[in-house]
Amino acid sequence: MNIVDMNLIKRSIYIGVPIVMFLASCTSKTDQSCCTVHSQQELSASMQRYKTQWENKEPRENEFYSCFKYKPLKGLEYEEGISRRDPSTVIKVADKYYVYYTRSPKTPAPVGYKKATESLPANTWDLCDIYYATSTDGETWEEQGVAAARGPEGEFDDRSVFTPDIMVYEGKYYLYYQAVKFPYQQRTRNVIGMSWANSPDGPWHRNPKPVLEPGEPGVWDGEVDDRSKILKYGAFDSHKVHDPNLIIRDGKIWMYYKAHPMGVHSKLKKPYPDFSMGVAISDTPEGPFVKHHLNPISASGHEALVWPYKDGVASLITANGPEKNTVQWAKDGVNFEVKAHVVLPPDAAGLFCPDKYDNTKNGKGFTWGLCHIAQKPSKPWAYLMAFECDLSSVVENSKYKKENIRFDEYSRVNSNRSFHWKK
Ligand code: AAL
Repeated sequence: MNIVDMNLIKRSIYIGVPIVMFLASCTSKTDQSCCTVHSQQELSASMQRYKTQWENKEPRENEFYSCFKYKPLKGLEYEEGISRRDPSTVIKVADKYYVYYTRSPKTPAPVGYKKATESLPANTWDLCDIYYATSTDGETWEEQGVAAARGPEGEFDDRSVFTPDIMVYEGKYYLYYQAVKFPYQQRTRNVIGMSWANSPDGPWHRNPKPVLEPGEPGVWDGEVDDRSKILKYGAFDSHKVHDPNLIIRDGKIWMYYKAHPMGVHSKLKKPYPDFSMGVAISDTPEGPFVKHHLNPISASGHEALVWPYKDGVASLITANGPEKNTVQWAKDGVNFEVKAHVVLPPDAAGLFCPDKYDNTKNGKGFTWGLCHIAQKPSKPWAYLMAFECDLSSVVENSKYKKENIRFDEYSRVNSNRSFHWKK
């Protein structure tokens, strides 16, 4: 081959290869008129989620989607000087509904941790006992008095007991609740205590020790009572275990709970969110409750709230974290996935969910419960109200499947605690 022939071959390789590659890339698209137009098989990220995560369904067809309707209660309305909050699961015994909740004595408005004294509350869940109320229709309630009281002086629960859940188990009634010891400051640990009774009306027997305590501690920085100042993180629940919420599953007692690490609002790099959710499992109501090795099992949410749903566990994730305002579900009760986004879910809800303690693998969900309105400057004590929804697998109520929920200016201002315009 002479030199001219060699050059010709080289030139055709230089020109030919890119042309072949260009044509090949074009023919791999269905629209060959322009290579930047993608084929109909290729989908945007949102459309991929629409088809896989959302199964091509409108939210009204999604069993995990609901909107919420709120209504005031008779008998447990706002009351000057007395705080009622954090309602438990609502249970029905014979023809009566029972609810248990955090209730303060009559006090001046809460003054914050720094100014709190032996008789002045730091917040609306300080200096409280667990009270209960009954109703025959779920709307008109009668307060019956104390169920679980604070413990004797010097005990782990001598300052306040609050945020209860009620579990019905083998014919007995178990109240689980948060507890703190005097003095109640920012850095005070929160534990979970328990009292039991043979009847929903008591008398209640106080378990002498907490049933759940914070995990491996971190290291506080200095002596000043500031929960954000730490030298080192501990476990995700090193500071507080909150909001016990129970179900029976696989014959065991599953206690879900909200957790805070030592170092909430710390500037150190975070191994855990400030708000997360754990689960601890026990064979008996007194424990030991063994914390799951995958904890925290939710990196979002406030006030752990779960219910058995179909063969798994559903959860309403509210208020805090990147996945706030979602309904999630986990087939194994541990690995939760987002199933729906919701607007204005109830605060601190307690569900009327009759199969919560049935050890069911066909959980039916719920259509109503109680919740609370937290304190605000014009109403410094918390109070209870009711909500309705459709998170049930039995009922189909299109009223609660509406989207496009809007607020007028009054509800916008009042529904967002951090955006009050100051005059
Ligand atoms: C609530 C709950 C727990 C906290 C406090 C009272 O929203 O998370 O109950 O301790 O606030």
